[in-house]
Amino acid sequence: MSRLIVVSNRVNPPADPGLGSTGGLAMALAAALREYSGVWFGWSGETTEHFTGQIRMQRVGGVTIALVDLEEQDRLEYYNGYANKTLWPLFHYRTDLTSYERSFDEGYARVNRRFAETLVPLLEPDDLIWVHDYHLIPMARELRKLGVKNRIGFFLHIPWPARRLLTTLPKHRALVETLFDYDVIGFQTEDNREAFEDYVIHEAHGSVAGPGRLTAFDHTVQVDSFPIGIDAQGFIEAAKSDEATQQFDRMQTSLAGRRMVLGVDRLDYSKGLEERFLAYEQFLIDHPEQQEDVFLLQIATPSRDEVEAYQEIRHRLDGVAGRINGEFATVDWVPIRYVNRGYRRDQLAGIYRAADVALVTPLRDGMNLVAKEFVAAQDPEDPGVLILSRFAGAADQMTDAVLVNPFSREDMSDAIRRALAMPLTKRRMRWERLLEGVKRDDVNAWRDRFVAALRGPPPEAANGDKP
Ligand code: ADQ
Repeated sequence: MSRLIVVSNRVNPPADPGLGSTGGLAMALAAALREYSGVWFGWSGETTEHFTGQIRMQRVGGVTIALVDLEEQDRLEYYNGYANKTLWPLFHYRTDLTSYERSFDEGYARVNRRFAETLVPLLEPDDLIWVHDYHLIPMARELRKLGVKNRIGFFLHIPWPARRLLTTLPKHRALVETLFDYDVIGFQTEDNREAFEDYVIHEAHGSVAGPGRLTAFDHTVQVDSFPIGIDAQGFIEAAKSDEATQQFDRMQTSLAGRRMVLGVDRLDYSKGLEERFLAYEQFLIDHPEQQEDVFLLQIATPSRDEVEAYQEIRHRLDGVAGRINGEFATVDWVPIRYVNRGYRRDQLAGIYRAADVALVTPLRDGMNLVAKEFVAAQDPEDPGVLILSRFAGAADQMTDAVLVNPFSREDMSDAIRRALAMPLTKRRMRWERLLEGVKRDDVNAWRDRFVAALRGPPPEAANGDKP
């Protein structure tokens, strides 16, 4: 059987499956690599004075990893720069936060080249190469330049933006052209796939070459949507573990009969946290009789804190949470418990289980795994209600959630009221259907579908000199 070579910016499998590392990608890839023999290659997160291309091979949590150090300039221009100041905000529809700097372009190209040069000596002829996410869009082009003929696939974990938005990116066409050196391109949702097709047809003068196939720049690629899932069975078990039970009991005690509305996110402006706080405030205003019976627990783990936009959103959230608490709190009730730390996966499962309602309300999100984890962790006898943004990729599959527009405070306030009042039979019915989907479309199904596509026969249409 072919080996699977996974390539992503960071390589951070959890050391034991109970431990969560922040970021859905890490959890998903570790679960995928435990099944296939192969290697997970990427940046160690460390910097060195001069790039050497030396690889450190390690075995972590049942997964073989290959790490390479980058230079400080790479971190600034490629990671903090093009990836997190250009592509991330743009692909999440935040042109107001998007920076375009030539040095970022150069850093991005350089690191993709360095990654390719470092990876090539590790490759065997029938390895399947699976590249992940916006940090590494041009990776296949760099590998092809070095003569790599293996099948290479790309999966984008974040949204693909609408055409008119993408065209604000300088050199957008050159970036998209590099995608045509892959054999398979995967998106989270049909909507993203359609946005890509729309760009290819209207900006790149491409065409549809058959079901799921697009031709442009003299190459044909297979393009499809592959909605990512969670390790559902693992999460259901984590929710029953001693650690989860202890955390659940601790939460129950601290609830003191109150109802808990829960948010769990990376601290990121795309997650709609400020809008969520304000919508919850609206709910407190709309329903004064419920004020002391409910609280919002928001767990937001800081991330990318070298990027100014992340420092700013953190500062703003401190301010908004502080103001709401100052305005509404009583001597024995605080409306928002705001926590800036990460939790182990099993502890998180216990917290999800203790919640009456989850607020998963990103302004844009590729998928959102918290929504799926929340469902997997619920008590079948008394499940909580999921409130989910229409703009999360997960909303396409999770239609039994209470779907909301995260830009409307009134809409969200109503949704919180409805969710808290939902009778048990209705909660159970909706939750059972949601759980069925979470179990069926889990991370294994996602991986197997992608790998099958990657393994599949290459399109007959002209694909240069690839096998
Ligand atoms: P993220 O933007 O990181 O992922 P998400 O899908 O919600 O978003 O995954 C977050 C993960 O981190 C979850 O597994 C969650 O449990 C964990 N996490 C968050 N806060 C935590 C905390 N305080 N403590 C411990 N764990 C925490 C990107 C895309 C998403 C896409 C995933 C996977 O932005 O849209 O769903 O990749 O493709």
